[in-house]
Amino acid sequence: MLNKIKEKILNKERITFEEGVSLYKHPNLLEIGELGRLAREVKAGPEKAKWVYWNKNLHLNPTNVCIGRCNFCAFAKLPGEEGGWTYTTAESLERVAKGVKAGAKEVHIVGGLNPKAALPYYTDLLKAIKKEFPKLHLKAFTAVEIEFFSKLTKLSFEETLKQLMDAGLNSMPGGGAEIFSKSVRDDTCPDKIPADKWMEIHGIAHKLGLKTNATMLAGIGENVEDRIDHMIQLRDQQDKSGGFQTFIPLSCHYEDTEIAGTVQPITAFDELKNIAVSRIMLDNFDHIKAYWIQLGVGVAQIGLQFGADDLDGTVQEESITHAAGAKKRGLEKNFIQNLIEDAGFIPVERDTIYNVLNITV
Ligand code: V47
Repeated sequence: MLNKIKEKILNKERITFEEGVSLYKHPNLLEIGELGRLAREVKAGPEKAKWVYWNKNLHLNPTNVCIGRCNFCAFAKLPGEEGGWTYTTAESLERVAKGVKAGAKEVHIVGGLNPKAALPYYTDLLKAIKKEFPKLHLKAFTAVEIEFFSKLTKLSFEETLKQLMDAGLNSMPGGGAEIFSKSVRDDTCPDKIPADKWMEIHGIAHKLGLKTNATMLAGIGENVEDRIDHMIQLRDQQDKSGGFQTFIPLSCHYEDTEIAGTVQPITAFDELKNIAVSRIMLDNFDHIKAYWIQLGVGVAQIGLQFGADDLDGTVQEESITHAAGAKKRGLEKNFIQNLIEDAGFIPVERDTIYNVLNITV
């Protein structure tokens, strides 16, 4: 079976649902990793096969107040609940200024579904950031937030996105995807938009010229069929609209969450398989990110040998995974570069849309 898949990777042929499931069910992790590495080399081509991308970025979570109820989330607080925050524009700007001073070129902005932080709150915020830092790239809002803003303002998804773009939005992150299967969504995040709406919003964003990413949150009670189905839905959408840049396999952190103790926790074995299998399945995605905040630096570095070609960035001020127990804070530039070099790759500093800024050779 693995030989047939290897042939297909070399011939750039599409891997089927059944083959994807069989990769997950195959116990030899190293062989699957080797196929992931091969798929990455075929995808990148000879010149870029050894490149690993990273960037200088900052996360900003302007509000954690959220009316959504996701059982894996330790970040959200209900309106009025103790521990909730909603920054003023000035407070957000202060955080962004700190990040820019430390070198950030991108700010990744996502927050809770807070009825008091509707579209004007965010258009004001984006405009204020752009006014002060015109060159800073604003990667902001999951499809779930876009749907929420559009519902509150009674604007179409397209009009909502256009207003945000006019205010300075440059691209969108890939959150809110979780696991697309209806049964897993019903069990874990019943208030979140279903897969077809998530895809529709990314499709519209692509049509408007925005690049976006896509995630998958593993370890929330899904099975391997659900993971492959998730990837195939993304692959189909990418065939249609073409604007996804990067796939990011996320790993559930359980501290202070309702889901803790109710599902089989995700392991490093699963995490490495998610990287390798997604690289093999997602033949029309250019990049696979090993997000060190969630994987930990160790697994993220090994992930580079399993098909990942991106480590995300320095990531200052992350709150979502840290609320659920992640320990590691922002990485220094030299540390990221050493991680990449020690794994046998060439560090490439990129901007958000993968323009090369610096190659360390
Ligand atoms: O959508 C929520 C996840 C996501 C937990 O696009 C959790 O470049 C783990 O999407 N344990 C937000 N994960 C993060 C995200 C992201 C991160 C980095 C880069 C990019 C990108 C996107 O975090 C949410 C949800 O899937 N999440 N709770 C938790 N307890």
